[in-house]
Amino acid sequence: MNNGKKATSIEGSTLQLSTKSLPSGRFGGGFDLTYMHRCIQLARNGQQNAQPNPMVGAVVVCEGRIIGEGYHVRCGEGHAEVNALTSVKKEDEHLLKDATIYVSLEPCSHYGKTPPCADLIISKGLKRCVVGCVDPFAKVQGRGIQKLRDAGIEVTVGVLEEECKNLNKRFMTFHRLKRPFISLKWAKTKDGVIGVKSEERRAKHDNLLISNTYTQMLCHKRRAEHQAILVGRRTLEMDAPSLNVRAWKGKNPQPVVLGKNVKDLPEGWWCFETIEKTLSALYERGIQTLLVEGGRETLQAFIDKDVWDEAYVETGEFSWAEMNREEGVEAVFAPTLKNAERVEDAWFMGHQIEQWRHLS
Ligand code: AOF
Ligand code: ZN
Repeated sequence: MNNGKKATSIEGSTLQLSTKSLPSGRFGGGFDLTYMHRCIQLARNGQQNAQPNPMVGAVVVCEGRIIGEGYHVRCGEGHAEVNALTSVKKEDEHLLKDATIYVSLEPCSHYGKTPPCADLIISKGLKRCVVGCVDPFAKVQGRGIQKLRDAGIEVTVGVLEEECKNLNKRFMTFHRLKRPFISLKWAKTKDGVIGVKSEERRAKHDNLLISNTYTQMLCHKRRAEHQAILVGRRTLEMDAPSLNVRAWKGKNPQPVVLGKNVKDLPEGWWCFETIEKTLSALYERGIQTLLVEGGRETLQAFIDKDVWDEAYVETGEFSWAEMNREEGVEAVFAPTLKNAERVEDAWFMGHQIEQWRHLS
């Protein structure tokens, strides 16, 4: 890195984007951070409805006053910049030529469901644009920034960059790695058991129902936050899970089963023979997020191949040793995470949920 320039490489193309130190003075410097924080805060309002589009927030500022703000509310509708610029009052419109627009993601340069935001910013005559992070979407990838600079707008890139990328980590992973963002999930007893082996015992123990009403709600919320959900062939055949959203309100994810010669594939389910085939098929179908719910072999296969991003591990209040007074009931033990960092611990009515991140 030199001359304040940082080479940003996205899917093979290298862009020279200026990340020179933030302008000092009354309306630059620390204020850029403040307004970008506000963009992130606004963006989060789109959590439920913006997907599969990214969550984006925008703020229009002139002489230390916010004259407009907005966020991307719903996929197919106006982008954050459009909403922020339309919110500017008539009596403030003359200020736009001296104003700065802050956006958590690079303004788009393409015609998608809506026209390019970069063109709108240019046509409104703004003076400066502060961008959180580059858009990894193949049709944008720095072209929005370039368009603004070519039109003479001063552009600063990379304010709160990590936070802005992290906000849309699923969208980023999908476009960067050309596969869905993968979350793993399992629930275990205190002594690490996730299920029982024999069919008869599975029925008796309800295959070890570990979650309580509260953690079940969280589990269903998580399902609603993913576009597809996957189990292995054996789990489908033995448990016949519905994998839908019942204890929460939201859209059912697309059910997928991994395996060969799957018997009685339920209507509407997709089936793929390998993890690789699953991931490329989901990518081609525009599925950005995948939740893997089991069983042990399937989860371990994702871990061993190092293709996962997050894992949620619930530990119940009981141990299998206490529950299993009968002899001969074989237990299935939890998968073992590798290359993982624990990022969060939360407690819900005596149950612990650990959140792990894959170290890639
Ligand atoms: C922005 N501001 O608020 C968002 C952007 O089909 P469209 O027209 O909705 O375009 C979707 C793409 O636009 C999406 O994949 C991402 O690259 C970008 N999203 N861009 O300037 C926004 N949500
Ligand atoms: Zn846009």
